[in-house]
Order: sequence, then C-alpha cells, then structure tokens
Amino acid sequence: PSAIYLKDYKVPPFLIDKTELTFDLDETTTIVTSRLHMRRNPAFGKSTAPLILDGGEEVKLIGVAMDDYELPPEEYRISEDKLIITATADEFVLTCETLIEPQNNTRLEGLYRSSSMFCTQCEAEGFRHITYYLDRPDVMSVFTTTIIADEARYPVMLSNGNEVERGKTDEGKTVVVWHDPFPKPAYLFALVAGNLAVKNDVFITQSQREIKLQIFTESHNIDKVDYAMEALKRSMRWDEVTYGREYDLDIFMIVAVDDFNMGAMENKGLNIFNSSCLLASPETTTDDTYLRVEAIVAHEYFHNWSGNRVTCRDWFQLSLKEGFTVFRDQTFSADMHSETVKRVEDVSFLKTAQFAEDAGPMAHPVRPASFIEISNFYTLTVYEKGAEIVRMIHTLLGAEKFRAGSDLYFDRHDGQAVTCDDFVAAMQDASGVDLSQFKRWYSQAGTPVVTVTDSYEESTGTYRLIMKQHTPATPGQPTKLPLHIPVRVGLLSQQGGALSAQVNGVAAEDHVLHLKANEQEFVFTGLTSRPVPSLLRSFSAPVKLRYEYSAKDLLLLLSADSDGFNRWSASQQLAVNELTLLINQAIKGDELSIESQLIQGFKALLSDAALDPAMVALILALPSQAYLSELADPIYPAAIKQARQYLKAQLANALSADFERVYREHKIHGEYQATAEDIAHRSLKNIALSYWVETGDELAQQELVTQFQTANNMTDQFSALSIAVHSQHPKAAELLAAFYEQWQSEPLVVNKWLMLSASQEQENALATVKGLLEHPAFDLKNPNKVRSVLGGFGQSVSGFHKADGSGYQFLADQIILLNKRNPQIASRLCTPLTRWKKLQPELSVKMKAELERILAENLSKDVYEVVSKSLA
Ligand code: DPP
Ligand code: ZN
Repeated sequence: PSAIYLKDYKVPPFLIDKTELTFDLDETTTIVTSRLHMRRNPAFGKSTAPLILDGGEEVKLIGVAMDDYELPPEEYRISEDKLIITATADEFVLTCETLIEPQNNTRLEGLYRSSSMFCTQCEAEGFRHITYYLDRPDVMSVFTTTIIADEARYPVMLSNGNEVERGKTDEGKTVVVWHDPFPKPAYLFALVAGNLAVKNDVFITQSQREIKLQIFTESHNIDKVDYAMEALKRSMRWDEVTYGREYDLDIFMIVAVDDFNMGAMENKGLNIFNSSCLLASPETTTDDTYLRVEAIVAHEYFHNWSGNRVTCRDWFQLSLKEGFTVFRDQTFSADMHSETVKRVEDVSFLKTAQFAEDAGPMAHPVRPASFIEISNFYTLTVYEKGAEIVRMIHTLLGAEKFRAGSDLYFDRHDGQAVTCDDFVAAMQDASGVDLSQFKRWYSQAGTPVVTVTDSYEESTGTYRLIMKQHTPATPGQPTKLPLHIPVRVGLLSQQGGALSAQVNGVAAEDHVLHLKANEQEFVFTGLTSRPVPSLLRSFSAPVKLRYEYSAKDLLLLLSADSDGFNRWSASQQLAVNELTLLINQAIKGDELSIESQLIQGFKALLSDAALDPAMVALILALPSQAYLSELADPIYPAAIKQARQYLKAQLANALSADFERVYREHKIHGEYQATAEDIAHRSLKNIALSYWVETGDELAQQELVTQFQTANNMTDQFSALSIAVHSQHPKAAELLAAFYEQWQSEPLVVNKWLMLSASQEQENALATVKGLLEHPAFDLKNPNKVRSVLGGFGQSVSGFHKADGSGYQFLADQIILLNKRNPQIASRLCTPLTRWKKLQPELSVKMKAELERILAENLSKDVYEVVSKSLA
C-alpha cells in the first residue's frame, strides 16, 4: 500500500452534474444502476485524460454504456478496483450496472445489512463499494435515488432529500423515488430499507417553515427516542440563534442501526446513527450516555451546514468540517448544561487521549500531509485538537467577530468544497485579525510545551512572566516553528482575591497574552504584592503548561480561582504531583507513603455547600490510569495502578465520614431526569460512594448493594456495580451475574456489562475476557460488542499488561482475525499497541513482538498503515 499526498492535489478531470441511482434490493443480490450526467471539468484545463472511476473489489460490473451505447469490453478495462474508460466525449451520460451482495459486506462500508435492514455508510470512501463513481468530496452532484424492494419486508425505504414518487413494478415490488436538490459528494449519500417503527415530530424554523422530523428504529426500540428528538429540536433552534443557520430541506430523518463502525453519520437529510448514540431511557441509559446522545445528535445536525452545505475539497481537509463541528457541539452542550463542567470533561479527554496520539507514532497535523488509508485519520487530532484550533480563533477574535467570520464563511462558500485555508481566510477577512502565524497550528503536529517562569519586583509592583514554547519532533517533522498561542492569564493575591493588573496599558483581571516567539516576556504593572498566577485559564490553548507551582499555590487556586476550569486544573496538578511521587516509590519497590495535601483541599470542598456538585465530583476524581500513562515515560502500568489505589485509600480513610455524609446528602428522591442539576447530584453522590466503599466499611458495602438493587435508573445501578467490581467488593461477582440476568434482552446494557466484565483487575483477567468472546451475548460482527470487550480489556492492567505478554498476544490475535472482516475496527484496536516505545522495557519488547507478528500477515491498508508506522 502506498501513501497519497496533499501536495499532489489536482481538481477532478470530470464532473458529475446529476446522479441517478436505482437500487433493486434483494437478500441475495442487489443490482445498482447508475446514470451519471458527466462532463469534462473546465477548471482541469484542456485534456483527453481517460475517465477513471473508483470501485471496490467486490463490485461486479454487469455492463457500462455511454449515451446509451453499450461499451464493448475493448473500450474499457478494470484495473484493481478502478474502471477505466479511454475514449470519452466532453459531455455524456454514463450508465453503469453493477451487482453487489450487501448481506456479505462485513466491512460495514458501502451498502450492508444490519439486523433485518439495509443501510449504508459512505464516509469517507464507502460509496465506491456500492458502484463505480468519482468518489471524492470535490465532486458534488444532485442525486435522485430509486429504491425497489418487497414492501412486505421493507415497508420503509429512505434516501436523501424528499420522497417524490411511489409506485409498483410489474412484479408487485414497491418503487420509491427520492430527490435531493442540494448538490453533494457521494460520501453524504444514504439509503435505508427495513421494517422500522417511526416517531414523528415537527420543527418550525425561524422563518416559519415547518420541518417534518422523523426518527426510525426497529419496533422494540421506538420507546427510546424521545430524548434524541428533543435534543434534535434544541440543536435546530440553537444553530439558528447562535450561527444564524436554518435547516434547508422539508424533512429531517434519523435512523438507528445496531451494526455501525462510527458513532453516527451526517448524510444529507438522513442521518444514520449507531443505536448506542441515539437510544435512551432512564432504566437502561446512564447520564454520560444521555449527554453523549444529545451531543452527537447536535453534532450530526450541525454538519448540515458545517460539512454538507460547505464541504471538504479533499480528505486532508477533514478537520474543516470535523474540528469546526466538534467546537459547535461542545459549545452547544455547554449552553445546555454547565460551561465549566463541559470544558473540564473535554480538556480531560484531550489531554489524556489526543496528547497521547500526538506523542506517538501516528502523530499527524490537524491537516495531515499524507495518508495511506483515510479511515485512519478520523482521529482525536483531527476532531478534538481541530476543535481547539477553532476555539482559539474564537478567543483571538472574540464572539462577535467570530460570528461575522462564520457568516462570511458560509456565505462565501455555500455549495462549495473548500479547504482549511478558506476557513481561516474568512475568519481573517471578517475580523481584520491577522491569523497568518496562527495557521501553523494546522500543519504542525505534536503538543507544544509552554514553560513559564516569573519574577516580581517589589519596588515597582511589577510582575513578569517569561514564556518559552517548544514543540517536540514528530514523525516526518524534526523541527518546528513557533506557534501563535493565546494564553489566558489572571492573577490572585496570596489571600485568593482577584487582582487587576495592567498589561500594555490595559487594566483587567483577565488577559489574553499572545505568545508568538520562542521566548517572550509579559509585564504586569500596578501590583502591591507578589501574585499567584492563574495560567492558561479555560485551557485557552492545547499545550502542556510547565510552571513550578508550590502545593500551597495549588491549594489557593483550587479554593479561590475565579476560573472554574483552573480550580479543577489545580486539583489535578496537585494529585499528579503526589501520584508521581508514589509511582516512583512503587517502581523502586518501596513501601508507599505520602502526607497528602489533597486531604485538606478535598475536606474544604466536601463541606462547601455553595459549590456546583458536578465540579466537586470532577475534582474528586483522581487522574486516570490513562492520563498518568500519557504523562509517564517510561510507563509502568502496575506502578501507576498501585499508586492510584494507595492514594484513593488514603483519601477515603481520612475523609470517610465526609464521604458518607455527602453520599447521603446528594441522594435524589423522585423520578429520573437527565438535567444538569440532577446529573450533578448523582455524579457527586456516586463518587462519594466510591471513596466510602474504599474504606472497606461494611455499612458502605451494604449501601452499595441497596443502591444496586433499588435504583430507578441505570446511572445509579451501573455506578454501584462498577464500584463493586473495581473495589473488589465481596459481592462483585454476584452483582455482575444479577445484572446480566436482569438486562440480557437489552443489547446496549449488555454491552456495558461486557465492557465492565472485561476491565476487571484480577489474576485470571485474561481467562475472563477469553470467556466473554464465547459468551452468547458476544458477536464478532457487531462493532459495539467488539469495542466493549476489547476496549474493556485494554483497561485491565493485570489482564492486558500481563508480564508474559499473553495479554498483548490475545489482542493481536483478535486484530488478525478482524483485519479482513472489518479493517476499520481492526485498525482502531491497534491503538494500545502503538504505545510500545513508551512502555517499561520488559513489556515494551513483548508488545513490539506482537506488532511484528501482525505485520507479517496479509494486511488491509487500514491495519498495515498503523502497524507499519508504529514500528518505523
Ligand atoms: N460520522 C462522523 C462524524 O460525524 C464522520 N463524519 O464525525
Ligand atoms: Zn462529524
């Protein structure tokens, strides 16, 4: 497999003005007929280049005609997966008849079967598995889709746009025709056919147009879509108010499917969702999932403008739509709930997972310069770091100019396929803010490190911050240029009060400093005593901040910073400092011991009734195993686990009575509601329970069992179960069994059970996970189940990081098994193995050996790219 490069981009030699598709759907063979209204692209220049259409190995060509002239075999050829036609007119209609077998499509790209329905996934390059086409996002076409199927089995037949015709064939099959007036690339095409239940609703737009809303599921799930429907209406309203974007078609549909590689897909007018990201009910869905459903419904809906009306020129520009749309959904969720809580959750995820990606062998810029398989670039870097770039632009421009920039962007590029440069240009043109140096964020990989030192001059009341930036080398990018980094800073007095100071003659309590050079000094004047700096407020840039805070400073920030995000950040830093000491003790084999400063910090939090319980819960959560692994080099997984357990037990024992009290105080009586307020109380209550149980107190253990048995919602029941499993509760095994018994007919709940079961820390963890693969609830064809079991297993330190390497070997076996069957999922499963270089030496060699074993197989492009780059 070979790489393709951004620098080689050329406009397409041909365009497709209209695409007419006919699907004759059947359980054994499906016939797809396409009529493509094509012409040479004037922008390509004068040319006699042949017509080269993309296809897939499994697409069987039945016949091809040009302007109704059936091409004889000598006038075209099929080379690998391309259809090549040498002689073409300047304008013509190409008719192609192909045969596919959706029922045998295990890659879940293109047209496939999930349960009893037909569905599609075409992003990024799935459409070519349906029929021959110019499968690239800068070829935009108006689609008309005809679906022919047996109405008894497929009463619901959907595609993009509006239904314009319905009839019968001579054989009595039903024919439905859909027309989408908006030109779109093939990756936004969708088709669904099945026996589905529907929930209907309407939305009145700001210009008083009535939009029909429909959510389709299999009939047994239709009672779980009310939350998604409400979330959809909130999203539609929010996009009108916040971005001035109104929905354009007369109908908006969402379909839930069980077998889906991604979370969801923004096909024009017909979003398709992984059922795990759409369905919700109090009894079966946790708070986290409620919030995720809302965020993903919003995300896919927002793509209608940021992605569909304005799309990407090529796949290197993926972040154009994804980074922007993630930023949009993050802001939406913040507006619906709590801004600070949302920011903490997003940043915590970024610092754990994206920073790890940026430091590993697959590190790439937000706009990659090359790839072998684009599916591998639906990454945290493109999505989450991409969103941080847009957020920084928002910070640099301010809300008003940012909105002017987005208005200009949508206005200027409506109906076009554009680049990240076009996005930045619109922001710059509308605001007058110079973003030329800032643009390096798109092309430079790696996480910048910003090191801050300071000094205070008593006689003049002057405080200086000296900031240095450095971005480490990443694959293919040995040296880096300085970035334009917005650093939001405030100053606190030693008593915790907010200080106003002048920077460049402007007095404020909060300043955005522009770090542009490798080293730069910022001067604050008008102070009367040495301040404590609150740096990188709200996480104003995706960087690693280094500043020597004392424990006293951190406790001050934790208790008094007006920036809620930095209060959390201070608690994390304090915990990281202590855990780092403990991890080093564990590595040396010493007995662990610490006088934890967190005890007094936590005690104050637990007694302050004025605080947002959600924030308190976030602060109480110790840095995760994954985050501590990202910080460590080399990583000693067992030492990290031991240190976390030790610190948690210390805190639990010291504050046992406080945790018990808080647990009781935050119990909610009454019906379940997924409101920010109730979610906050549940999160604090459940983390308090986890500490309290950690003390081994029998009353606490009983309370846990009672909560498990009497909870009226999945959040409380599943929290109790997880705490039992992770605290080695004497009844853990019994509760796990009872949980399966209770929920075995709810696949989404069973997936949670699979994941929790696979993540257990126990001697025989590997045997347990092998057993799960044989369990009747497991199904290798279903990506959610694979992710649950193997993702859960990756969290089990004792299972995955077994000293003899058998945990790595097991994962490698599963990757090899899935490599051909579902390359996208197989490739994702490689992620934990890509971290081998950072692992402690004895484990590192074992992990590397498994990567080498995988590389010796006959690999899909997807797996080949990740494994070969990891070993490079
Ligand atoms: N479905 C993915 C997303 O919305 C790809 N577009 O991010
Ligand atoms: Zn997206």
